[in-house]
Amino acid sequence: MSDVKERTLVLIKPDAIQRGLMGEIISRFEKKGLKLVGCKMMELEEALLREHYAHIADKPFFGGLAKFMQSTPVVAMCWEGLEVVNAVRLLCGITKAREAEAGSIRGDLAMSVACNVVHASDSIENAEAEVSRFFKEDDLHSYDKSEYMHVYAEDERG
Ligand code: IDP
Ligand code: MG
Repeated sequence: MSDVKERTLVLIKPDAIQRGLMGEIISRFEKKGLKLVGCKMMELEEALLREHYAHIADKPFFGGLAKFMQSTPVVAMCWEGLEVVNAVRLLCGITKAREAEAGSIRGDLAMSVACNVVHASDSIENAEAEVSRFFKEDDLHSYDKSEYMHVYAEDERG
């Protein structure tokens, strides 16, 4: 049975907040047919940021990245769908935005490596950890999306 309830974490980063790209970014995920099950604006505290970016905490650019990520609140979102972790990574494009594929969010909307408008979980395992790092289970919602009958074929809906 296919899992339309796979979840992933997306953050809208401070450069996108400053540049008025929130709506555009959310719209890309909506138009794709994904279901938004959690959404909040929040400031990233030091401890959360260190945990979230543990894999790059020893890089020389980490200090600058942390300052950037704390320069405004971010929008944290949990999106749900079939193989959504992979689908969202493809929608976002590669880290170095100026080389990201045209059509992707980073490819269309950004030029920088650090200021690349979005974060997206990079594996199912990390997505589960990141969703529970940013959201309490109570803040995640379960509802039927009527468009699913058009977004997925019957055997894909599980
Ligand atoms: P990802 O966001 O595409 O998954 P990661 O390698 O996990 O990329 O890095 C996390 C974030 O750290 C990137 O999105 C970017 O904002 C920043 N970053 C990564 N590499 C560099 C770098 O070489 N210089 C500056 N910032 C970087
Ligand atoms: Mg990453």
